[in-house]
Amino acid sequence: MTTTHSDDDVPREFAEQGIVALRRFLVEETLAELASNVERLIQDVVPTMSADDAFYEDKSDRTTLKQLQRIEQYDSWFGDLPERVGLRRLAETLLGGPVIPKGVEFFCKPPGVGRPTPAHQDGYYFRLDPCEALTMWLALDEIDDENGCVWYVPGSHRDGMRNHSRTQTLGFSQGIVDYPTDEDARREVSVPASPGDLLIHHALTIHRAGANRSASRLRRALGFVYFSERARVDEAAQAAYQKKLAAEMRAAGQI
Ligand SMILES: O=C(O)CCC(=O)C(=O)O
Repeated sequence: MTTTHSDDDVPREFAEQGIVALRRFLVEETLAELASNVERLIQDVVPTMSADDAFYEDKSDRTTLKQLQRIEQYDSWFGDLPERVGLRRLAETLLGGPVIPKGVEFFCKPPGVGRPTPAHQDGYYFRLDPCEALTMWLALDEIDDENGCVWYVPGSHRDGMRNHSRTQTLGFSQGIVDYPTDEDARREVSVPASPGDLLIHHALTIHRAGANRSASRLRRALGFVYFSERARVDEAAQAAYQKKLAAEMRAAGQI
């Protein structure tokens, strides 16, 4: 598997903006192999996944699959993918040192029913000190405003952590309380993407995504998270939060 990107400006842009888009990161051949493995994942692996790791807009309707987490624990092809296409090396360049891979996710907004992703900062979920981490978001479809592209606030990673509170969005349980301020609205940009584009954001970069308002267009992406080795995780707080959240989602009939 090979990738097409070499750009010396990428680390500088990432440091300044907290978001960088690597267009056509995956070559066609790799993308085709990935597409067939995504089909296999959904067909064969998803039915074996725990309800805590596979979320649906409507759990009684398997066609409304919206999110998968910890995919690497269920499937070695996806577990090995980030290393094969050089994501860890890239993360090390951008975070300036060794990193720890934190898993592979799938984001899917089913046509017509895929809901918006609330504005948030990934670092709020990660509970790191210092908050040095990033997420890579690999588009699998043509994704634009109609089917739910991601919106970012460039430079927001330099302004610290905002207050978050509980949302009712499955898979994105926390949202920024006062979003958008006038300043957020002025600064935010949408980043449409094509299959194989890799969007990388810092864990403090504010971002959100729209609903999939289309009648039939798929909106799928893979997510890969890396923590800097310098970042310490508050493991107890994170585990307690995950446990409480799973209990709340179960009580609400969401999973
Ligand atoms: O795909 C989405 O809707 C949001 C993805 C996201 O928030 C993330 O990758 O951190």
